[in-house]
Amino acid sequence: GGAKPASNVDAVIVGAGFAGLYMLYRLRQLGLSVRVYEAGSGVGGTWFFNRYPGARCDIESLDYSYSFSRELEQEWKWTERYATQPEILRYINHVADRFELRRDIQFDTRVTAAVFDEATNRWAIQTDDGASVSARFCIMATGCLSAAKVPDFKGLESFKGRWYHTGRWPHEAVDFTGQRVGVIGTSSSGVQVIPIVAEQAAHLFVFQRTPSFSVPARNAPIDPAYESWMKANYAEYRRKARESRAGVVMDVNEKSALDVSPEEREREYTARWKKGGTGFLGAFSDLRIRRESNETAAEFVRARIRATVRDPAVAEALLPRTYPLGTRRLCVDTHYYETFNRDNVTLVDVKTSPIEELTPKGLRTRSAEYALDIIVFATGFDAMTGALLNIDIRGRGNATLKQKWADGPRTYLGLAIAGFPNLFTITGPGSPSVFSNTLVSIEQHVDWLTDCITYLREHRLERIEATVEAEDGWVAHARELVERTLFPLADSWYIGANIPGKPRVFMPYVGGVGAYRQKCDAVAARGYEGFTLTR
Ligand code: NA7
Repeated sequence: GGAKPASNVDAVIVGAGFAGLYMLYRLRQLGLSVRVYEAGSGVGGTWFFNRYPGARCDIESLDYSYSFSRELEQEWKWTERYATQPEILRYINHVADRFELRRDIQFDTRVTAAVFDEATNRWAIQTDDGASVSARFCIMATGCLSAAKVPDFKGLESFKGRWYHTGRWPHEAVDFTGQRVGVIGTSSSGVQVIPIVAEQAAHLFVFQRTPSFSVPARNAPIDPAYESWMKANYAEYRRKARESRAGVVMDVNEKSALDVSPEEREREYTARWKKGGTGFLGAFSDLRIRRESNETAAEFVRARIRATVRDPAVAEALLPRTYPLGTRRLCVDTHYYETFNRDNVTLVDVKTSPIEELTPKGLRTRSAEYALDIIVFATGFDAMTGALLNIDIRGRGNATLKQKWADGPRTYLGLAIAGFPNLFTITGPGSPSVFSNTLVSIEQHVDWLTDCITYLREHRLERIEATVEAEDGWVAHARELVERTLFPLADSWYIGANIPGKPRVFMPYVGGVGAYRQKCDAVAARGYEGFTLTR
């Protein structure tokens, strides 16, 4: 990074992904001095680190892009319906260049601590290069899926081959040609990497603990007619996306799956299956709230798996049965199930026979040993709270965020935390974040924070802090909403179930981005209701 150290700034932003970059852009417009710290050697966050082959967004390219600049929106050309990681990384680099953002970013630098000083109402932020900077505002743009998790397998250090985590993929291409490869994990990242590795490897062992529901992407080059239409109608489209549930304009069938005939259900699911992508979840209005409705969709997908996978025993092992469809992130794939028809692919069930240890030659499950040259960990992330809690954050009275969140994250609006004045989390726990097109959620948070900071300056206020009452109210409201859904039935990373010892608290806000935005706007309109503002 070319940025020079500064010991005093108006705001520090942690992270130079989509959230950090847009926050920087907006705060600069206000005339604030800003310093961004980024652990990676380039911009992009998630898209900088997740370089594994097959990495691709599961939101359509024309949706998964910034809306703040008409010019940017018009000039950028996406090539595919679902962009690959390299294309998204090119886009975000283009944004950094176009708006000259790099000069305020210090790369290769990890924030290690942030401590609030009550006497000055400022944050002291420490970095792993030993430097410290003082800032009025500390804005965490640390990402929801950035703390990669390698399970604590016994013997990992003894393994003589190479191993990689999908979320920390090296910059050099990994060549699987002629290798015996093991992929551990069969969720979003696993279903993307597995078909590609299978094409190259001598043999691929897929270690599956929980089968995923996956729908085909039906990825294709962008239809030029659709692109022209979108570029002519972007403003209106984006408005609808902002008011929607998931931050994308989705064709949601208002009917219950139980109110139609089996034939109509089959037609609806088939049409969406053919179209590809997560629009499948819009087939009926109650798939995420009624178990019996959900089961009709689940059975449809199971039937597709049985029809695709030739070996009935393998097909059976791939059927998800232990949680409702969509209560863990629905996967979007290209030839995932087909991959299990290849002679060089073996599915290994590590639910009934768990991985016991890694060995110098590979790994050993309870019942067998596998010789491997390369192991790919597609084992996920300490989601939503991991990246925040990896930083020693101390608020008023030197109280740590770790203590405060010992029983699970508590925030006001997913944006602010009682006891931690002038600290904000972009797409933090308690906001729609991962339950939406994250670009829409990021822009909403950044715009709201920009207005908030403008308000503070105009009223000569130095400090803003969520009240405990407002926070308690928000946590209770968020919990009430999720308890009306099927989500709590699944062991998912949404609820912290993938990290041993993590409190079981559902972290994303499920009320939808449109309704959520209204709530945030109402809070601002009432002079930042639920916050204490001080001079
Ligand atoms: P996920 O969705 O957390 O999936 C992790 C996968 O790794 C999942 O299949 C896990 O099985 C498996 N896993 C984790 N630990 C182990 C151990 N110890 N043994 C065997 N298998 C294990 O991460 P992804 O990277 O795929 O996706 C994260 C998000 O990124 C995704 O939702 C999108 O939003 C983008 P389990 O299900 O726990 O039995």
